[in-house]
Amino acid sequence: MNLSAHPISTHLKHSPPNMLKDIIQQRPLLLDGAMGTLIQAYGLREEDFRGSRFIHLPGQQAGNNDLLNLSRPDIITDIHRRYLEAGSDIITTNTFSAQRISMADYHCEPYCRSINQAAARICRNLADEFTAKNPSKPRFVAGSVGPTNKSLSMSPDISNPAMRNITFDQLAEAYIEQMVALLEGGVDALLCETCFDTLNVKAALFAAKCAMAQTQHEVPIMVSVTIADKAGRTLSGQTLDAFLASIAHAGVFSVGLNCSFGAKDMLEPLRHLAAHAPCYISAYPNAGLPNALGGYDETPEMMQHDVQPFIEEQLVNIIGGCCGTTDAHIKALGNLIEKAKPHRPVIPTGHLQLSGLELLELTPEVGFVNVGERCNVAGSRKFLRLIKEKNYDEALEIARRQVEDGALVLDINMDDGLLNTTAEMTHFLNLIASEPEICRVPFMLDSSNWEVIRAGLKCIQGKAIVNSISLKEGEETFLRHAREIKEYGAAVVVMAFDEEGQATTFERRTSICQRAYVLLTETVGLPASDIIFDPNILAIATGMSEHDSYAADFIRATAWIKENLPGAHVSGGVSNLSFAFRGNNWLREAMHAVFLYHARRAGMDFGIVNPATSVMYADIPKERLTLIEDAILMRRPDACERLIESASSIDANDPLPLHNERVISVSDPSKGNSVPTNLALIEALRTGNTSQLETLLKQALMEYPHPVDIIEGPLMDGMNLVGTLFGEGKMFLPQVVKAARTMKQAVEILKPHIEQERQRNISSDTKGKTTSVPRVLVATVKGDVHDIGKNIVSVVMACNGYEIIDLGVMVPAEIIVQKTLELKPDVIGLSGLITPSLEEMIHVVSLLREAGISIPVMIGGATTSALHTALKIAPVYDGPVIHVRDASQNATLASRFLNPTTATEAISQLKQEQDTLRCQQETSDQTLTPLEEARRKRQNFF
Ligand code: THG
Repeated sequence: MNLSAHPISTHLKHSPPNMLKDIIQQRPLLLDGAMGTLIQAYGLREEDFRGSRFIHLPGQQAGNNDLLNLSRPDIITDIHRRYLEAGSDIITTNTFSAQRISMADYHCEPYCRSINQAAARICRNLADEFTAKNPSKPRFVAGSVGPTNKSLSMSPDISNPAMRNITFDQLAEAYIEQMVALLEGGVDALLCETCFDTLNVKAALFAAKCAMAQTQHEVPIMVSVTIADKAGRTLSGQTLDAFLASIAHAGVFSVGLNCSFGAKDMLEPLRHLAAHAPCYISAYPNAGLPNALGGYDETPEMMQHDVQPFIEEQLVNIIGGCCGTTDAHIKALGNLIEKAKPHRPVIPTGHLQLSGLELLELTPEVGFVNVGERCNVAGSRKFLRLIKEKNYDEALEIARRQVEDGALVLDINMDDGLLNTTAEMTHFLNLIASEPEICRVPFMLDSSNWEVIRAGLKCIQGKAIVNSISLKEGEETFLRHAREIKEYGAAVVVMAFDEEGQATTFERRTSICQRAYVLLTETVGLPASDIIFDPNILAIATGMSEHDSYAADFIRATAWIKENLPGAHVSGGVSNLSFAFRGNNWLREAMHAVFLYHARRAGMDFGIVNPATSVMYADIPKERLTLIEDAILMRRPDACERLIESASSIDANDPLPLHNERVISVSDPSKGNSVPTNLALIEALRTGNTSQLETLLKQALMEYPHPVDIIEGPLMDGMNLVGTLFGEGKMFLPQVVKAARTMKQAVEILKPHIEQERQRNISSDTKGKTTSVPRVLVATVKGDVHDIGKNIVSVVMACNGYEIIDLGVMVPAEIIVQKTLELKPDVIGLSGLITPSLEEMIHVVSLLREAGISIPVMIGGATTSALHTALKIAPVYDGPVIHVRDASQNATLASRFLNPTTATEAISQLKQEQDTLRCQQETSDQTLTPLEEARRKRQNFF
């Protein structure tokens, strides 16, 4: 697919005045509520979803709500009408999954365009009808654009973290198709909702600009994000601030929160958003949290009560409902906003904002940003070798070390003649995206090849820096690149080059920067704060006298830029300065320290440096300082000569060693007070740090009687700790995934030892531990296409030595039975995210029972609960049915039920627990559990 076919100009010829933009300043607007909740009430069956037009479609269509725009427009019209009657100012098209990525699950890709057009027209006609009836209350249509079921930032395969099952271009193409159809159908706004991965959002925002250019119809873009954990992060691990920085370029009309929690839990993050987002604010919570039976309990009155602070504190401009809400809820919210005051967007700070998983805002307090230079194949022989050898683990260690050493941004450069630079950049960025300790910082994409920069921008969910563009090839190319950068949302380093070449004098450095500044701010419309000038740090003391003033001129140019080009920043590659002294590391580092001391005082706010530097300005002996300072500031004509002369007398390791390799203490019993091995292993899992794993496991093998004991002991303890910390919001998903990867590596290391022991046991015929590989059959049940949770469970279990038989998604009960009989797994795992899956699970286990199967069945997924399992699923099965709270628990639980020595006790304990739950349920005389149970359950992974 080729995105370049799509124009991305934002200057449209016809953009009709948008009433939405006026009216939102006057009062909070009422959005509609859930579509799914109301559709469910119609009790539609497979035939309804198909109508007469889609009889031929393969697979199951029940659940394909978006298809109803074509097969049952009467019902969709009915539902929208109910929301309009309840007072909704904005109704949302029934197109949440109507792009070809999600529609592939239903074999409906060819109908995406018709679905969106039809959905938009249904809403358009209704909104116009209601506006005509009461022109003082105009009604609007927002085109719903969902996140799709694929992620650009997360790998679907835990053992292959660089893998992606979709590309930016594929996703953008799918969105363009959907958005064009929505715009053609007459929507007043595009609503990108339930955003869980910022890179997906960036693709959607990119697509929105393309679609608007294509249809010559500009509408406001609304974005609504869903928070995945208690720490208030997105599923892809970003904080809300980082998220805002990532999407700032698109100038969205509104940003907000939907889904994830009920209104109560939304208050805190909403306050945060309202205090930071420079646009209108929306919120449409669920009707509380899903209860143990997958339903939503909050009545309109309860929801009204919980939403009240949103309105009283003037946090929102748009309020509505998500999962579980109905027109009654919307009506109640409507009462709440009568005469209420709207939120006033905050004024942007004007500071440069960058982001990785976290925000880096260049406030005066931050002062200076050191950019780590070591992930550069041209600047580090070691990094080049590692990339050439495809030793990415160690290459990642270089990145990690820099962040540990305090780098606030990482420069990444793959420009080498013998490398496939675009592929390497993509691969490395995708890998880093799974390393939360590394990708919490923003990246600087360093390449002289535009293709590489563009490929890089398509892999980064944060707001990155492009390094670099210049006027070297003339204005046209410069402007084209700058416009593209603006469209992808990045800051940019502009090198002081022009058609005549590199600027080396003060005059040329400043005049080129000024010319570029005007072009970028006036012609392209880039915010000045997104511009970082690099007036060229060049080597001094090379023996050529014309090089002697290079450093001093850079510093002067820096001061000039900061004074004359308001808002812009200054950066430079500091290590270039000292190329003349290669080999003499102390002198090099001392020169950098001196240079930075002065350049920072002149206003330099970024520097590409080795963050591990150990030489400080203040520690440089007096005479040497004078020598170096004279040369850098060119305080005397012979300064550089003098420096060159004295260089040979300066010991490379004197007075401080340069790269003192940090020694990580490993538990070594001979050293007395060291960390016990089991704790060190738990810590390795928690931090995902694999550097000492081999050593630790070697040690553990001596301390534990059987290799399996290490897995069942400290390693499982570590995984449990990770699960707990995740539940408490103290870890976020990418970190959990990393922990699981570390676990997998540990198991890989232990496997040969386990195998050895098994061989020994066979030959000596002693009774050791059971070491045959247990097998688990996993499936997402029929009617449900969600598989992220199931896949994580599979990976975690595989890491714990289970063989996985994965039947995929939408698996009919009959197939689960048939495969169980055929493949004879030791345990079954059933997964489901949506409410109807609960019913389906009951059906599955009852069929299993009919087939005479009684092996343990594990139940997991967001709507499942211990209570529902005890009440509804366990009673219709002969074997144990175990509800699993989150993916970190599966392996431990399964092993308890499979290990002959613990199984009896596990089963009786489970029975007791489930009996208690059933009793409590009977005595409480309440069909639905309190919100507390649901809240606990939301701590699940998905
Ligand atoms: N401006 C901008 N970007 C840049 C530069 C710049 N990117 C690349 C470079 N210059 C900055 N990065 C480095 C990285 C390493 C070194 C210098 C600059 C360096 N490396 C050692 C050397 O060559 O002696 C190699 C050491 C090793 O092999 O380990 O000095 O100016 N915008």
